[in-house]
Amino acid sequence: MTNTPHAARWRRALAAALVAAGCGAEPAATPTPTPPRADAGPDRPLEAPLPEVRLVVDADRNGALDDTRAEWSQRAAWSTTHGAMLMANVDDDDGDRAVDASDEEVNGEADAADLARFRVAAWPGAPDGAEGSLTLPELAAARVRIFRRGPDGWSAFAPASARLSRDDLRAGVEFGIEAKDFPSPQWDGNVEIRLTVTGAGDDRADTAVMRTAPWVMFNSVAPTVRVYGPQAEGFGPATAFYYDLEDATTADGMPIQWINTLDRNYLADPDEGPDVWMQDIMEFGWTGIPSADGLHAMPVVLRTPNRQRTVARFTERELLGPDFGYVWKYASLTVNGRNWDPSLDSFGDLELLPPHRHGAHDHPLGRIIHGSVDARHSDVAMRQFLDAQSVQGPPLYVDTSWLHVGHIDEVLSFVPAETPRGWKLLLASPRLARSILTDFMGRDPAHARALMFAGKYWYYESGPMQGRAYPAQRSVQAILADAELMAFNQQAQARIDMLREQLVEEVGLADDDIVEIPFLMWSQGPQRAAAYMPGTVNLLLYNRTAVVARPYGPNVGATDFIEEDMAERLRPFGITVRFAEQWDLLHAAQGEVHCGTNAVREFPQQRWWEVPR
Ligand SMILES: [Ca+2]
Ligand SMILES: [Ca+2]
Ligand SMILES: [Ca+2]
Ligand SMILES: [Ca+2]
Repeated sequence: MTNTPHAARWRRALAAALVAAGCGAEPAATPTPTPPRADAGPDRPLEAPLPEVRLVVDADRNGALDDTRAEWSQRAAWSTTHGAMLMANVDDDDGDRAVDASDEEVNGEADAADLARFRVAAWPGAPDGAEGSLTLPELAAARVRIFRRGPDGWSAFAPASARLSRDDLRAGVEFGIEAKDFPSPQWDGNVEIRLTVTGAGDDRADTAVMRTAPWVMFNSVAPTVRVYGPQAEGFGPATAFYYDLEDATTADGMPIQWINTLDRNYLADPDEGPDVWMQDIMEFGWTGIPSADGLHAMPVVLRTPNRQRTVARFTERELLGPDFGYVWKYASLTVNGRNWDPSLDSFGDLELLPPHRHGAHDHPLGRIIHGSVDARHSDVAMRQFLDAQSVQGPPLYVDTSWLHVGHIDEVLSFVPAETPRGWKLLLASPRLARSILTDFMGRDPAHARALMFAGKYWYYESGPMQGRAYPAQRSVQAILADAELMAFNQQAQARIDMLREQLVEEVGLADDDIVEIPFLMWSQGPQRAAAYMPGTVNLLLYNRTAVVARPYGPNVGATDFIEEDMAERLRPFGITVRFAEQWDLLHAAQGEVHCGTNAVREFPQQRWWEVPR
């Protein structure tokens, strides 16, 4: 070795810097540090001049291409504090019903705002014969589009063939870049742009790194912008729910968008009635990048992988639009395999544990929770998509295989709370249901005969009686004396207790962070549980209101004992409970209010790029 220890250290530091910047292919020659400017005097900073051939990206995240040494020095690395970004241009600013990244044009002024900017800095002294080009690694090149800004607007720029002339290099060139899609298992979303200038003596180059913004799920306890509900005019079971949801949102001044589930585009089979499961066909998230005013962002609806749900077309037909993006991921039957259950592709089974920190695990944007296990799992492509977004991961996979429908929202939800954590977990509790009903019966001898589910019906799901109704009402005493039902509820409770243990371990919840919500379950087949009493945990939360299934508990005078109990449980957190009639529409079909609704929340203050991963 002829290197001095000092030179060896310098080389190691350089190598580390190049690896960190993803520039492993840089020439191995030791660079000569640039000398200070000759004219640097006492009143001038001793700052090396910037190289003439250079890329300018918004590495300091202030929404501007500053072209300062500080910004340039951060161009080639990406961390929670520095590094430029681009976004998937998945909204439809020109109203052609196609996501804007699907064509090779900039789709109007508003669409130009979705392009992240970068620049080839002006090199006034570029010599005759100088020619510039941009190169991207193959993976990224196939997943982004670059547009060049000219005097006549934007034009597509194909790095493989397009070149920058001497005059371009002298004047400098501005580019816009969009991603066609979100990060995936095949591509982490990183785009390494390399500018090379040839024909000007020694070839010169510069490399900058940008990262594609992920799809980020909204947090249900965050302030709500708008809710969604099903409309089915003339379809009897939907009417009461429609009016109750309308009354609730009107009383709170909460905007609601109705989805006409009877639209012929959305109705799969008129004999089956409308698909009213607004939670299950879509999940709302957002994406965004830094801008001069902090954040340029758009909501993005994730469509269920389930291609049988024709009402899910609503997401593409009516939600995709200006500043409202759309994404759809699904795999084929063969890829999904034998244990695939499309019911788990419903987004009642995809929720977000609100922001929390547990030990070394910080989840400032929350953490995805999804019911899927090997023996009964959801769509592979959808899960890979969620994994790849990474800022709300790793997703917490839980076992919902013991539930007939298999959705995590059947047993848990969240409410905001004035605690250091900021939220509470609501968790289904058959044990508590049995206990409060037993107490209720003990209070007054007349309570034993009090009816639950008075005037309500169940409907045969199959067999010769399919669709026919039979009375649901039973006395409290009869229900509590039903040994089979009580034994089944013990089994269901054991499953919920396991889930609780998993959540305590993963999230660090204390007992005080968990609010048990009482309702009994019943069997819908071997080991397949569903809500017997309306599942009051399966609720629509917007701001400080919870819209909850009307429970049809036993009455004391004019008061429903279970309604009163539910309102009291959420009152300490400042939550107003509004009950909605949904027995025939949702409960009798093994869902509740949350399953039939959806919501868009506000963009969080927390920046995704500051989330460690
Ligand atoms: Ca900047
Ligand atoms: Ca478009
Ligand atoms: Ca756009
Ligand atoms: Ca959901």
